[in-house]
Amino acid sequence: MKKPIYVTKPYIPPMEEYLKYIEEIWKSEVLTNMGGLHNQLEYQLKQYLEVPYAMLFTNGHSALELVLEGLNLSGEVITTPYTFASTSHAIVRNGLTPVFCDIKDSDFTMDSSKIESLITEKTTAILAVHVYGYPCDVEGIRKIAKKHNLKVIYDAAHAFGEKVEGIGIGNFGDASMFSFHATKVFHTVEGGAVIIKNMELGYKLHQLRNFGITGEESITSIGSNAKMSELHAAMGLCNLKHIDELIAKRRVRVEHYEKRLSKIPGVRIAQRRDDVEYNYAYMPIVIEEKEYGEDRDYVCTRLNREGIFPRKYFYPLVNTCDCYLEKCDMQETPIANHISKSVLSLPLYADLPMEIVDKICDLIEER
Ligand code: T4K
Repeated sequence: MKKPIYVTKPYIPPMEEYLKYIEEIWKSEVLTNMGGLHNQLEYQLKQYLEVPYAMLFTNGHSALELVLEGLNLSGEVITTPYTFASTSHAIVRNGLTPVFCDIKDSDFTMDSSKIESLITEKTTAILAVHVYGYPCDVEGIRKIAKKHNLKVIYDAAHAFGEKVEGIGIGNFGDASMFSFHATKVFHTVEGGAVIIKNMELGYKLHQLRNFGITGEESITSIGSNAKMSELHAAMGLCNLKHIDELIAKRRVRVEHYEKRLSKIPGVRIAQRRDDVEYNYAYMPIVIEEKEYGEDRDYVCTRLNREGIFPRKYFYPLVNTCDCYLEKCDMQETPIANHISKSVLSLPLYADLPMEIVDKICDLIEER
């Protein structure tokens, strides 16, 4: 039986590169609690991402939860339903209420023209997602936030290394979170980072990720434990050396997918912008049933029969999940509903064979 092709495959660096770091760890006997490799990775990420300061966490989700806590938010947070559950879970787990804003049909990010109508006296922040690495309307969101005195947090889980008009994507908003999960463009097995601009928030996050400890004999807040270990940081240091090559390989695959799939009636691809340097994190397509003649589930099953396993990222839509029904008033999000029911994320990783890309395109084209 041929090996199945999954939606993604983690990048695994040459073992000898990882072992060099492991030797260092064995010698130092420092395994965690902001050790040398952790600090090196924070420094290298700050340089690579061209941001003021990058703080590491055990995973993207805890980073997001803690940054919302660190910003002292209250009441309502405007967010998108078209995302992984982590985004709105982080809001609810902070005792805040998510208010769901619909998305744009063109790139699936939050529709900034619909934000203002959702603002109430309880709104304190906007949590938007650069979903699949398609950047949000950062300028539109900045203006609304300034006018209404709101904080802006970006869930940039998918947007590692991207630039908008030459500016590192982590620089927008009050804070941004990157996920370094194994399935991401850049990973530390499990891990994440928060990009911050001011050290006041940095200091709070530093405490929140380490039990609120400020010294051997002082604990000044009820913090959590979200420190990245040396073994995870070592994986990050290895992977960062390969990141440009990995993104370049992804780009070749995405461009080939897009060239072929854009010719198929009823298959839609998000609009790309000329002013963005993408990381090619995901390959989502929208199957417009009326035009294509079959629905998204048909395409998924057809690929599955050939041992190819795309994923319905992001379905179900979080605001339709039972666990949200009692948490908030449901806003209508018709575009997000439609995209969620029609989307399929095709397999994509740096060494995905080009013949497989062609095979997937053939299967979608032939129906
Ligand atoms: N915000 C957004 C917008 C996010 O997308 C995410 C995470 C977060 C926040 C939270 O960040 P983290 O706390 O995770 O750092 C995966 C990932 O677990 C998750 O990180 C990611 N988003 C989400 C979109 O996808 P699953 O449940 O779909 O993963 P799973 O285990 O089904 O893996 C997908 C495929 O990848 C598998 O079919 C096979 C392959 N795979 C996976 C792993 C873990 C491998 O080949 N090897 C592996 O080790 O959530």
